[in-house]
Amino acid sequence: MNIIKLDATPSTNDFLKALLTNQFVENFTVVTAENQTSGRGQMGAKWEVESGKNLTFSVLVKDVLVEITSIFHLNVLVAVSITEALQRFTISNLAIKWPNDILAENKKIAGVLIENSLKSNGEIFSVVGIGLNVNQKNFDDLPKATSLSCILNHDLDKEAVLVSIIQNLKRNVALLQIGDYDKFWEAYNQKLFKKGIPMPFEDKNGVRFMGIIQGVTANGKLEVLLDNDSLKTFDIKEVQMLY
Ligand code: BT5
Repeated sequence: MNIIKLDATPSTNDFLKALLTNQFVENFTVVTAENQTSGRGQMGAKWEVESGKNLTFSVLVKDVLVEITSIFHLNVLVAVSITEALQRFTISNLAIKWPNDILAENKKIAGVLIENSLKSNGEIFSVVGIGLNVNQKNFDDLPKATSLSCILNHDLDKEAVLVSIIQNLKRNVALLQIGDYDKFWEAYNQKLFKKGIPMPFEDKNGVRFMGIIQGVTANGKLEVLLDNDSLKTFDIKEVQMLY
């Protein structure tokens, strides 16, 4: 496994993307940072962690998007790969909050940021950024967050958790490449947070409504049953869950 270990960097995704612009980088190269000073989430959100306690890393996945029909397939694969690793470390009460937050005991334990770029030779590089809370215990600033050590009451070897996630990701990408996608999608839907439970949502115009999540479609849209019994699908930017 090719791992580049950094003490500190603004964002491991940005570090890996910069590396890709000026040198050959092997598939599944991993960049980790003990301290990520400007970690990014989706749409300008921040990823904030206590230095040295957690996993913040990015993995290069080459050309998987060439072989699949939807960018969302990679999201599904990554979310499932993380939950499989967490199960190995005996975390059981896991859920995937659409699109790709990982929750343990109803609190966020990991987040994923995937950034894709098309190279001039036609290759597509996916930089898969993962933040996983491992040994951090204090989440005063993030009351909806948790870590492996908060749940298990002991610290873990971060490297062992990292290796487990990367091994799962490699294996699952190989399965995806031979067309074995459905079982990941089923695993994802089976763990879907709040599935079947009435809950409030807010649409992109700020209008609040009640609905019941039915599942996520193969191309990544959230399917919600509305009060008037109609089914509606939402894109990532179209709706927010209020929980
Ligand atoms: C994510 O965004 O959850 C994606 C996070 C990806 C972070 C990794 S770390 C390695 C790589 N390099 C980067 O620069 N990024 C990636 P989103 O769904 O937008 O969630 C962001 C929200 O999660 C924030 O607005 C907070 O509410 C919450 N949050 C921030 N830090 C957290 C933490 N450590 N644990 C749990 N929740 C957190």
